[in-house]
Amino acid sequence: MSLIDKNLIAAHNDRLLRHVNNDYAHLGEQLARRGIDIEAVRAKVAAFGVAIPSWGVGTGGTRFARFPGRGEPRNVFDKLEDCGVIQQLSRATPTVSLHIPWDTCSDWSELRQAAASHGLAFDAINSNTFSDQKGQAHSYKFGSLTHGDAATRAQAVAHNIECIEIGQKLGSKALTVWIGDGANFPGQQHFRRAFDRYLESAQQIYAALPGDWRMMLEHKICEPAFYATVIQDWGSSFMAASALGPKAQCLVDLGHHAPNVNIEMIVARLIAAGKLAGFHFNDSKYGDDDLDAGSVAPYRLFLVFNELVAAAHEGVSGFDPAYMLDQSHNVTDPIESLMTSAAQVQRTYAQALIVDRAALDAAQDANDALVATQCLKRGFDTDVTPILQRVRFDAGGAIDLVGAYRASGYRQRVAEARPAVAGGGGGIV
Ligand code: PSV
Ligand code: MN
Repeated sequence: MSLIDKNLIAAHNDRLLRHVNNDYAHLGEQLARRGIDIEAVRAKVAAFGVAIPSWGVGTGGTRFARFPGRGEPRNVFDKLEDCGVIQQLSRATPTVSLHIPWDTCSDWSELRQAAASHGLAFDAINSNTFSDQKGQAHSYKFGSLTHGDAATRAQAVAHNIECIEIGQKLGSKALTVWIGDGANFPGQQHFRRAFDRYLESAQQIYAALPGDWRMMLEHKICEPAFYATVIQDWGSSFMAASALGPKAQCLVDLGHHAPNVNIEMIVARLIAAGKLAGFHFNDSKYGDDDLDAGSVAPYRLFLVFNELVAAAHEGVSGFDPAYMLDQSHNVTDPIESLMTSAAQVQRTYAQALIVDRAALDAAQDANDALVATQCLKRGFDTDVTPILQRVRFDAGGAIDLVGAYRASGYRQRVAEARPAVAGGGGGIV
């Protein structure tokens, strides 16, 4: 089932194709002079995919206010439709990551079919023990997996196990666990005991993982606990993942670090330890702002991809990161932001692919700092747009993502079918 008229995409592409082909040929020549085969880069970019978070297609907000957009998805089926549009046009987002219980459904096999009808499959499933749900016996106000009360911890463990069961019905292969547990006051929490309780709870979840699943532990420096967070950094995450076993790995959300932290180096360490689970991509300026990927610091994103491409190039064993966007779209149409961000991630991957690895190795061995850094800049400075456009076109997507989307009138159409919701109060989703 196609959500956007294929003829509209074809007509839109027709107008641009000649230019794209010329630009692609010219870039191919330039890269050939540098010893790079553009077709090999194109094949790798075409095989690359990044998951869409189901909550990303709704308009975000801050704790001050949320300003709803038009035609917001009303339920998980609507969310899948929006994700289907993103995939149809971008061809870079073949999977969706659900968040339970934000996403509810009485028949998961029906949801799986709906996803397949939009050309989508399911990525990691996310549990939620950072807010209370209707009718739940024990509150998470003072923690979930690390709570001092055993019954509250048991409830949080049971929820994670239920998420695994739902994920199995959907074809997911990973559970992502992020907890907001921590303290708002010095002295509020016994740090070591809280971490021990985390391990004990996480072990029970780990024991319920199917053999071919991964448990992805996501760290975050702060919020909602603003003084101390139990899994606040990659060190805590790594300690936990190591204690749990080989199926537990560390997930890096780019927005979850203090400003100026060298995230690419964290990534390199996790790769070296065989513990890199994957990514939540976004950008940030002051904190966990969840700004669009690469919108503020594209070079920082590039340096992360440089580590990833180097690991693949060097054949690091077990290297298989999962990629997802995790952003809050407060002032844009979420579909436009997600398509643009997926393309940004693809672009960054392509830029890292064309770094001359042999020249970089040689410059490092010769302690030639200037040439080494120029090797990276040369990749980053290359405009790889024609590669992305050709990859999209070849797969049936749109050369001009936002142009084709706006011309399709999809937002207006769903705005008529999906009644407006009230604005007002704050909230992250
Ligand atoms: C926490 O800030 C987080 O990054 C986790 O991935 C959550 O699942 C998601 O955001 C919720 O928006
Ligand atoms: Mn995240």
